[in-house]
Amino acid sequence: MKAFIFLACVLPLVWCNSEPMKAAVLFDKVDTDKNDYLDQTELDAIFLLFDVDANGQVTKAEFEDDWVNKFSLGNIKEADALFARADQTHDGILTKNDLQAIYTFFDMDNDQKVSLNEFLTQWGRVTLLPVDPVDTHVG
Ligand SMILES: [Ca+2]
Ligand SMILES: [Ca+2]
Ligand SMILES: [Ca+2]
Repeated sequence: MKAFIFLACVLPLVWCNSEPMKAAVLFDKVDTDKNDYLDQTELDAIFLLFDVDANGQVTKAEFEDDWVNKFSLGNIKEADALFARADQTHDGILTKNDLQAIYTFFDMDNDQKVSLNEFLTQWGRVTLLPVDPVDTHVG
């Protein structure tokens, strides 16, 4: 994991350890054909990362646990906020039915491709939360 973060930080990105850096790393990780755009399959892969038992459904518990513990993407509040946004069908699980709507959400100009810019913009919108003042101290 340390090597992974180091690699991310030597990329020409100024936001190491910031939310956009994490999002950019995720983007690069799932852009499997390296064409700098995410198609539906590639974007779906982000959410399928969280499908621990590979049954095509991501429960809130799976999502929270992986977000916080496995991928260290943030705290449980961020996980909850993102899950709530991602669960477009409001049934408490993420499935294919949600992924289509998620793709539409990310594809701001409707050209059927999600650019890094679109991804960072929308990722910021779903993960930016009011910061709890007691959480600002590391420790
Ligand atoms: Ca791609
Ligand atoms: Ca759902
Ligand atoms: Ca687009």
